[in-house]
Amino acid sequence: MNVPHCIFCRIARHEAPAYILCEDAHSLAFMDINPASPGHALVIAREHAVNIFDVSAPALAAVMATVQRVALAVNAAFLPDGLSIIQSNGPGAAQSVLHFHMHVLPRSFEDGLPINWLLRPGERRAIEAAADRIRAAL
Ligand code: DGP
Repeated sequence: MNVPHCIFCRIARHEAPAYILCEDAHSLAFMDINPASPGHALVIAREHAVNIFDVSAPALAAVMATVQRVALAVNAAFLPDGLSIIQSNGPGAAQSVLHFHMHVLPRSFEDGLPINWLLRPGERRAIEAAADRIRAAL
Protein backbone atom coordinates (compact mmCIF):
# COMPACT_ATOMS: atom_id res chain seq x y z
CA MET A 1 0.00 0.00 0.00
CA ASN A 2 1.20 3.52 -0.75
CA VAL A 3 0.08 6.56 1.19
CA PRO A 4 -0.26 9.58 -1.14
CA HIS A 5 1.16 12.25 1.16
CA CYS A 6 3.78 10.18 2.97
CA ILE A 7 7.13 11.71 2.05
CA PHE A 8 8.96 8.37 2.05
CA CYS A 9 6.24 6.76 -0.13
CA ARG A 10 6.70 9.70 -2.51
CA ILE A 11 10.46 9.15 -2.57
CA ALA A 12 9.90 5.42 -3.19
CA ARG A 13 7.65 6.33 -6.14
CA HIS A 14 10.32 8.78 -7.40
CA GLU A 15 7.81 11.62 -7.03
CA ALA A 16 9.90 13.51 -4.46
CA PRO A 17 13.62 14.15 -4.91
CA ALA A 18 16.21 12.15 -3.00
CA TYR A 19 19.81 11.06 -3.40
CA ILE A 20 18.91 7.42 -4.03
CA LEU A 21 21.69 4.89 -3.40
CA CYS A 22 20.03 1.65 -4.45
CA GLU A 23 16.62 0.02 -4.58
CA ASP A 24 14.95 -3.32 -5.07
CA ALA A 25 11.43 -4.71 -5.01
CA HIS A 26 10.96 -4.26 -1.26
CA SER A 27 13.47 -1.65 -0.10
CA LEU A 28 15.11 1.63 -1.03
CA ALA A 29 18.20 3.43 0.30
CA PHE A 30 18.83 7.17 0.08
CA MET A 31 20.72 9.92 1.86
CA ASP A 32 19.19 11.50 4.98
CA ILE A 33 18.34 15.14 4.32
CA ASN A 34 19.33 16.04 7.91
CA PRO A 35 22.59 14.12 8.24
CA ALA A 36 23.77 13.61 11.79
CA SER A 37 27.20 12.78 10.33
CA PRO A 38 28.72 12.68 6.82
CA GLY A 39 27.41 9.62 4.96
CA HIS A 40 24.21 9.28 7.03
CA ALA A 41 21.83 7.17 4.92
CA LEU A 42 18.34 5.75 5.34
CA VAL A 43 16.92 2.43 4.23
CA ILE A 44 13.14 2.23 3.95
CA ALA A 45 10.57 -0.44 3.21
CA ARG A 46 8.92 0.20 -0.14
CA GLU A 47 5.57 -0.75 1.38
CA HIS A 48 4.00 1.79 3.71
CA ALA A 49 4.42 0.51 7.24
CA VAL A 50 4.68 2.93 10.13
CA ASN A 51 7.31 1.13 12.18
CA ILE A 52 8.57 -2.20 13.54
CA PHE A 53 5.11 -3.06 14.83
CA ASP A 54 3.47 -3.32 11.41
CA VAL A 55 6.20 -3.83 8.78
CA SER A 56 5.82 -7.16 6.96
CA ALA A 57 8.44 -9.87 7.45
CA PRO A 58 9.44 -9.94 3.73
CA ALA A 59 9.91 -6.16 3.70
CA LEU A 60 11.89 -6.30 6.93
CA ALA A 61 14.17 -9.00 5.53
CA ALA A 62 14.76 -6.95 2.37
CA VAL A 63 15.46 -3.80 4.41
CA MET A 64 17.99 -5.63 6.59
CA ALA A 65 19.83 -7.00 3.54
CA THR A 66 19.95 -3.50 2.07
CA VAL A 67 21.11 -2.06 5.40
CA GLN A 68 24.09 -4.43 5.34
CA ARG A 69 24.87 -3.58 1.71
CA VAL A 70 24.70 0.17 2.39
CA ALA A 71 26.62 -0.15 5.68
CA LEU A 72 29.48 -1.90 3.87
CA ALA A 73 29.54 0.84 1.22
CA VAL A 74 29.34 3.68 3.75
CA ASN A 75 32.10 2.04 5.77
CA ALA A 76 34.32 1.70 2.69
CA ALA A 77 33.59 5.23 1.47
CA PHE A 78 33.94 7.14 4.77
CA LEU A 79 36.15 4.90 6.92
CA PRO A 80 34.32 6.02 10.09
CA ASP A 81 35.44 5.06 13.60
CA GLY A 82 32.21 3.07 13.85
CA LEU A 83 28.73 2.83 12.44
CA SER A 84 25.39 2.75 14.25
CA ILE A 85 22.22 1.17 12.86
CA ILE A 86 19.27 2.94 14.44
CA GLN A 87 15.53 2.47 14.06
CA SER A 88 12.97 4.43 16.09
CA ASN A 89 9.38 3.56 16.93
CA GLY A 90 6.89 6.06 18.31
CA PRO A 91 7.09 9.50 19.87
CA GLY A 92 9.00 8.37 22.95
CA ALA A 93 11.75 7.16 20.61
CA ALA A 94 11.61 10.43 18.65
CA GLN A 95 10.38 8.81 15.43
CA SER A 96 9.71 11.81 13.19
CA VAL A 97 8.75 10.17 9.86
CA LEU A 98 5.94 7.65 10.19
CA HIS A 99 7.19 5.27 7.49
CA PHE A 100 9.43 2.36 8.49
CA HIS A 101 13.11 3.21 8.04
CA MET A 102 16.53 2.38 9.44
CA HIS A 103 19.39 4.82 9.88
CA VAL A 104 22.86 3.86 8.67
CA LEU A 105 24.88 6.32 10.71
CA PRO A 106 28.66 6.64 10.51
CA ARG A 107 30.15 7.50 13.90
CA SER A 108 33.30 9.20 15.09
CA PHE A 109 34.83 9.18 18.55
CA GLU A 110 34.24 12.93 18.74
CA ASP A 111 30.70 13.19 17.31
CA GLY A 112 29.03 13.49 20.73
CA LEU A 113 25.74 12.19 19.32
CA PRO A 114 23.37 11.63 22.26
CA ILE A 115 22.64 8.00 21.44
CA ASN A 116 25.27 6.26 23.54
CA TRP A 117 24.41 5.12 27.02
CA LEU A 118 26.68 4.22 29.88
CA LEU A 119 27.09 0.50 30.60
CA ARG A 120 25.84 -0.01 34.13
CA PRO A 121 25.36 -3.47 35.62
CA GLY A 122 21.71 -4.43 35.79
CA GLU A 123 19.98 -6.04 38.73
CA ARG A 124 19.68 -9.75 37.89
CA ARG A 125 16.19 -10.20 39.30
CA ALA A 126 14.90 -7.16 37.39
CA ILE A 127 16.44 -8.48 34.14
CA GLU A 128 14.92 -11.90 34.75
CA ALA A 129 11.51 -10.39 35.50
CA ALA A 130 11.68 -8.33 32.31
CA ALA A 131 12.55 -11.49 30.34
CA ASP A 132 9.54 -13.24 31.88
CA ARG A 133 7.22 -10.41 30.82
CA ILE A 134 8.59 -10.42 27.26
CA ARG A 135 8.40 -14.24 26.94
CA ALA A 136 4.79 -14.09 28.07
CA ALA A 137 4.06 -11.59 25.30
CA LEU A 138 5.84 -13.51 22.49
P1 DGP B 1 13.38 9.48 12.51
O1 DGP B 1 13.46 10.71 13.35
O2 DGP B 1 14.08 8.27 13.10
O3 DGP B 1 11.94 9.18 12.12
O4 DGP B 1 14.19 9.80 11.18
C1 DGP B 1 13.65 10.45 10.08
C2 DGP B 1 14.80 10.96 9.26
O5 DGP B 1 14.31 11.27 7.96
C3 DGP B 1 15.47 12.22 9.78
O6 DGP B 1 16.85 11.95 10.08
C4 DGP B 1 15.35 13.23 8.67
C5 DGP B 1 14.98 12.40 7.47
N1 DGP B 1 14.07 13.05 6.54
C6 DGP B 1 12.90 13.67 6.85
N2 DGP B 1 12.31 14.11 5.73
C7 DGP B 1 13.12 13.76 4.70
C8 DGP B 1 13.04 13.95 3.28
O7 DGP B 1 12.11 14.53 2.74
N3 DGP B 1 14.06 13.46 2.53
C9 DGP B 1 15.13 12.80 3.11
N4 DGP B 1 16.08 12.37 2.28
N5 DGP B 1 15.24 12.61 4.43
C10 DGP B 1 14.24 13.08 5.21
